[in-house]
Order: sequence, then C-alpha cells, then structure tokens
Amino acid sequence: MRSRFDGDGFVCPLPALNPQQTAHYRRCYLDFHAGHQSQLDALAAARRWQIYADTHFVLPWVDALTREPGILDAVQQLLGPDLLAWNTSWFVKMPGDKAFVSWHQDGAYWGLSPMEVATAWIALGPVAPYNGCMRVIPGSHQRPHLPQRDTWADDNALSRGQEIAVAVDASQAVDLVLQPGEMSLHHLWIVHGSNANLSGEPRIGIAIRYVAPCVQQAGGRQPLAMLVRGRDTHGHFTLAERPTDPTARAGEGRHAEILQRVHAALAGSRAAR
Ligand SMILES: O=C(O)CCC(=O)C(=O)O
Repeated sequence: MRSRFDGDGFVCPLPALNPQQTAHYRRCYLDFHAGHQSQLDALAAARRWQIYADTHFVLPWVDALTREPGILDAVQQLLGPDLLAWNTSWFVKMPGDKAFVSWHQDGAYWGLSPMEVATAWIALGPVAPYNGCMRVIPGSHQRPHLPQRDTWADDNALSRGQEIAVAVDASQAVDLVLQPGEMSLHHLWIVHGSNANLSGEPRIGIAIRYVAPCVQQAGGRQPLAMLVRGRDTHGHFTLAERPTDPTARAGEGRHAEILQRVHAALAGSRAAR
C-alpha cells in the first residue's frame, strides 16, 4: 500500500465499509440532502461548500463515518497510528447536475506540511466515468507544484474554480472507479479532477482529509481537527469535541461558525477551500 501510494500518488479501490454500513451512511446522506434541498438548490456548485464542508464537526453520523475502522486501518498504513480528521467535503453530483472539478493539486492551497496527509474518498453508491468519477494523473504528485489559477466558474465544485494553469495530458488520466462502500486514497499533490454526471445515477461520495499530528498549517489561526485515532503528540491543531446533537444542521449555527474559523485558517495560509 505505502509503496503504491508513494509511487503512483493514489491507491484504488480499497474496501472501506461493509454493505450494512454503506446502506446506513447512504440513507443518512440522502436524508441530509433532502433536509437541505432548498439551500443546495439555491447554491451554485462553487458555493455548496457552505453546506458540504466540514460536516464532521457538527453531524454525529459524519463524525462516526470518519472513524470507521475499515477506513482508518488503511489510512494508518500511510500516516501512522495517530490520526486527525482535518477536513471533510461531500462531493455529490445528482443527475442533471453540471458540477465538475477542474484539474488541481490540493497541496497548492491548503498550506499543510509536511506531506503526512491523505484523502480518503468514500463512495456511497457506484462511481464510474458515466457519473463523473474522480480522475487522477498517476505519478503527478512527484512533479513540482504546478501553477494554478482561479476561474470562479459557478459549476466548478471548487470554491474559486482553481485549475492548473498549464496543459494537463488527460490521456494519462486514470478513472477511480468505485463500488458502493469502496474508497480511494490520494496524495496531497496528485493532479486530479472529475467531469460532470451525465447519467441518471447519483454520484455520492465524501472526501475525508486525514493528517498526522506532526502536520502544520501555515499562518492564520490554529486549525481545527478531530482526533479520530491514537494521540495528538504535537498540539498543532485545536481538537474539536465530538458532535452529539442529532438535530444539528449544516450552513447555520455551529456549522457556520466553524466554517468561518476554517476560512480564517485557510486565508492565513494564503489559500481558500
Ligand atoms: O470528487 C471529486 O470529483 C473531486 C474530489 C477532490 O477534488 C478531492 O477530494 O480533493
């Protein structure tokens, strides 16, 4: 696992959740989606992070998902026994949704170092080219940091429409095809993106960004994270309390406060979501 991740910049597919867990979290997501439908409908893809980002700090079922042993056991092989969930982002494309994700490198705008960071992208339904699965350029994490520009495109699910400003050879791309309950792991610096969902099948997934406690975010206020396994041996993050309120909502109250704080930390690292 470690050598594949280091060499290619990703590992896919890996088992993450069993069928019962997958059905449970899919149901939780669909209830959440229905409960926030009017807000989501009113937001362009580029602004849905107001609902989709960092829900693990406020929704008990998302917090539970970030702690599933099937996910953590794999992430631990890359980052060691002490794990923090720093960020989560739902990446959902319902049928007819024009949302896409341009080619980008996460490391260019997160301000995190050292590179003891891994994203687990967990599929709560089938994910393949027809519904806009993630695509990666194998080995691209080993290249230098590529120039990136902000396009501010409404349909780009990245908030500033960040895209790599030099040609990306899409013929080299690998599709990260996942069955429900499977996941991929990807490197902080791999070039990745995804196309729109042109099918009638929802594409439902969550990206969970795990970091080892030695990681720091440049500048700004101390970032927030959730200790999900082991111990925090460094104190570089403010550790959040686990959420307990089953009625909590995204986009308001504590979630809105947390997003403000997260943005302050990202702004301090000269970055944005
Ligand atoms: O889900 C996608 O299409 C893109 C995900 C992504 O950019 C990420 O997880 O870093």
